[in-house]
Parts: sequence; structure tokens; C-alpha cells
Amino acid sequence: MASQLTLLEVWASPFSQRVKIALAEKGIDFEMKEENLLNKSPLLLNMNPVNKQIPVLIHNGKPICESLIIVQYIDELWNHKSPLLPSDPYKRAQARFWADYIDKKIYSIGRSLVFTKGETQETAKKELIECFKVLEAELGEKTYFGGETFGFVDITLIPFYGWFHVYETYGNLSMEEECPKIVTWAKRCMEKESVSKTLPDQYKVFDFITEMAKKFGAQ
Ligand code: GS8
Repeated sequence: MASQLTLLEVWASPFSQRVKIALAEKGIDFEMKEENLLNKSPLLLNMNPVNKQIPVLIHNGKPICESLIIVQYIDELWNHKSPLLPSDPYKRAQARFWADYIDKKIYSIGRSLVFTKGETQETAKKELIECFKVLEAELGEKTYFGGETFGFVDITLIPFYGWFHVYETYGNLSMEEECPKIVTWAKRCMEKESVSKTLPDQYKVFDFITEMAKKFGAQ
């Protein structure tokens, strides 16, 4: 029987985008359902009653929650092509470490950059640049974080490329000047169809985030 796959998502969410890229890498078809987070659907509340957040992947009626857990599920289940995590246990642990680092830092610092002002915003700007520099050092001269092939850490980070224009405008900074290797890496990732077809235009993300900041932030 063919798998029934539905993704509860929001187009602008970097977390949803991780799942979409992973499924595209595996060549798996799925249905998308856009959620309104100000008026969550009964399906979302039912499928993720604990966190009530997107993304949720519903596979044959069963929910899987949390983007990085979903990506790992996809990798384990559809292991016929494009492995996302390395097979060596030590390398797997390292990939999970970096994905966790990105997860804990980038989104929340980026939000702080957008939704605060003054000293807090200045601190967020410094922290964000620092994080990207740490990631730049980890990338080193490799093609992707996973080495020669696009993998788990790349999928974790690349959706934030959609936010680069947001970072640059709110932080009054140049990503190219601060972390040129990350920009080159991001452009390389964008050459992959799984990524370019998934990531929204940076200006569209900017308009969306600015609208949110007007409604809910310090703007
Ligand atoms: C984060 C998901 C998340 O923040 C993951 O899947 O990796 N750790 C989770 N989802 C947000 C939308 S993206 O900004 C969300 O669903 N927010 C609604 C809410 O918290 O009520």
C-alpha cells in the first residue's frame, strides 16, 4: 500500500522547510496543509496536542512532531537514496551536535534581532554573527557540512538562508562581509532543486516577518 503523507506546515517556517527539503531529497510525494497559527486547525491540535506546533508529518494517520525528529524519521524510513545522516556512529553524533547547536541558537537569536530594540537587539546581532562564525569554522573547506554530500546539518541550517535579508536589514549588517563562506555554502545549497524549490524568496520572508513585527514586536 502506498504511504499516505501529509505535512502540516506554514510556508515561511524554517522548520517546515527542513521537512520539505528532506522529502524532496528522498523523492517522496506528500500533501501539504497550510496552517493558520492564529487559528490552529483541529487536525493540528489533535496530531500535536503537546506542543501544538507545526511542522507535523502525518504518516498513514500517525503523527511525527519536531522538525529534526521528522527529518531523522524520513532518513531512517526511506534509506534507499540520499542518506542524510552518516552511517558511522561518531559522525552521526557530530552531525546531531551541530544540528542541535543550530536549533538552539539561530532561530531564537534571529527572532530577538527582529522583535527587540536597543541593547537587546545589539546583543542579538553580535550573538548571531558569532554563531555564524562558529558554523563557518565547522564548515571549513568542506563542500557541505556533511562533507562531499548534502546532509542533516545542511538541511537544519539552510532554511535560515531565507532570513538573510531579514538579518541584514534588522541588524544593519552584511552577511557576505561577516561570514562569506556561509553565503557561498548557502548559494551552493541553492543549486540543489530540493532547496531552491522549497525556500521562499528572501524579500517575501522579509515582508512577512516585518508584518509580524508590526503586529507583535517592538516596531
Ligand atoms: C519548533 C517548531 C516551531 O517553532 C521544531 O519543529 O523543530 N522545535 C520545533 N513552530 C512554530 C512555527 S515556526 O515559527 C509554531 O508552530 N508556532 C505556534 C505556537 O507555538 O503556538
